[in-house]
Amino acid sequence: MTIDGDIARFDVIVVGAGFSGLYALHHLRELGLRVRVLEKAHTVGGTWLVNRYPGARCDIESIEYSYSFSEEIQQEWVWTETMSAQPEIEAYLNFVADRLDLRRDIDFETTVVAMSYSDEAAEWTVRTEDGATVAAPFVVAATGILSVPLEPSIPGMDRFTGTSLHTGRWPDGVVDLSGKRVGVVGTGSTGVQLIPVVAREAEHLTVFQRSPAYTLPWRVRTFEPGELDELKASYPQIRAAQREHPVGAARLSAFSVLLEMLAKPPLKTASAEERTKAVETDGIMGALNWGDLFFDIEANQMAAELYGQAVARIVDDPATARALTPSHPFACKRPIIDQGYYETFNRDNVTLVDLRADPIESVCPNGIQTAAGLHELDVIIYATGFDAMTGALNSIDVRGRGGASLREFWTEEGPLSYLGLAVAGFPNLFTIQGPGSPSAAANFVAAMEQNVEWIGACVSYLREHGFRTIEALPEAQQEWVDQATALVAATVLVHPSCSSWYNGGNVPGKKRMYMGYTAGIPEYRRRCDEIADAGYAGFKLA
Ligand code: NA7
Repeated sequence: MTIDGDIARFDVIVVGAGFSGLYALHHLRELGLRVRVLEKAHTVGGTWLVNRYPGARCDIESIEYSYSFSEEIQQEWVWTETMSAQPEIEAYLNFVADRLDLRRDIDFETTVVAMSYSDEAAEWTVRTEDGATVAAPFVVAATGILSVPLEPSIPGMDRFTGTSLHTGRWPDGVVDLSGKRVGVVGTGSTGVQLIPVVAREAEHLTVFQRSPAYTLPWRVRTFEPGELDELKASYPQIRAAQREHPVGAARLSAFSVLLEMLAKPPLKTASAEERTKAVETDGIMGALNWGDLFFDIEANQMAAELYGQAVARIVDDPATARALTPSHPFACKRPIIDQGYYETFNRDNVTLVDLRADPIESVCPNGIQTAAGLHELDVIIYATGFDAMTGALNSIDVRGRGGASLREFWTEEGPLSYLGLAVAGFPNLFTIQGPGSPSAAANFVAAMEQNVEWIGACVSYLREHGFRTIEALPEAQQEWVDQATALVAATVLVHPSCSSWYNGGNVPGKKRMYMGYTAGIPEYRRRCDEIADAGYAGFKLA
């Protein structure tokens, strides 16, 4: 760091101390760069710190949803379950921060409110909420893809006299729900994880469901004695397989199950007996395990019907089972896995409100008013998702070349980006797993590690070759966006009836555009390397 007047100067400023910010700090520091991390929370963890709601858990196996860059760390850390719950991931990230002595380069409780690029100085100036300013030629936005909670705008929300909670801003410490009448709004991944746990604790749970989930029943278990040690001994093979796998997780996960479905026979040509048998034998998996659901909306609708039959085999009350049957296409939203979700609706203390038939009118001081009546509540939990991919950077006033606003650009033009790593007009700003990256449909940790290492190599290249700036070219950016869009053009991911955080349809006013890159991490890595090897093709270096 150098001090110039009131401004502290670094080589790189990293915004965020979650999975990506921590690795960015470590990796760039190892390259000899002076790095400062600015983090708004009081400690490390990012989205795994704030999503402390009961039941929060990763849906990728712990030994794959973890840093691969350090053999010491992967050997020393002890995972207790096949898929980790939030407290263990939070503890892991704290362990990593201590093990690598990362905290000395992190400013906690430091919220970045603005950053602007000076063409003349080829430098970013970053302003924080407390009025401090820091500067560096490079900024790495490690701000997360699911880090800005999405507040619904339901009339009367602020008049509720009970406790209002958002899963993405869960308070520290235990929230005691025993003896309480609890309402949960939202049935995405978060709601599906939360609902069974809350049902066991609350006196009564009312689930307010706008779009029923497609969710695969899953068994998460603690490791058997010696099992983790065996896995750790195989880490070279595990990591190698992961590296070659399209979703960055070669072991069983919701993503890998989806990929396997693609290779299954089509539903459209299956006989009525075959369909019935699939549901009778394999339940929910049997309803969805067909190869044509991703590309053929009619096949997808047929699967939804089978899915309803599979749900009806678990849920005792036929009307509730019908209400739990989705009407949007399967696979257009991120896959969900659950532990006992549908069984929860057989409990006496759980009521489902199907908002498709009985919409919310308002939140009242004592509960939620739907068209059919008032549901009295002591606690309302909003599990209403995130302003994904662009939300975190849009919450900062980012000004690029000539004072151009990133927020305005993304709002007006859509979330355009080159490789998900850079945006034309915003030189020397790297976005980890920005829009157009594999992150949304892959193991975020694996995808993120590739990005951090690419950024490290890029900054080293620029310094070694005497370049001060790198900036995505608009035409390369458009080409990348077109390619990413073409990859999903024939799939249900872009069907007009599909509204999700993948395509921005969950945020009122957000320009709809599929924000992922679905050719897989190995192909993405190959493209990124090819671009770097060609002297950063598609970028202007100056
Ligand atoms: P999601 O998947 O975006 O789900 C949010 C849920 O909240 C979904 O069921 C929404 O219904 C519902 N929602 C949102 N606003 C409202 C209002 N106003 N009224 C009723 N219901 C509403 O977010 P999650 O947190 O569950 O999961 C996000 C990712 O985190 C997940 O994919 C994993 O990657 C981890 P809708 O579908 O919009 O009709």
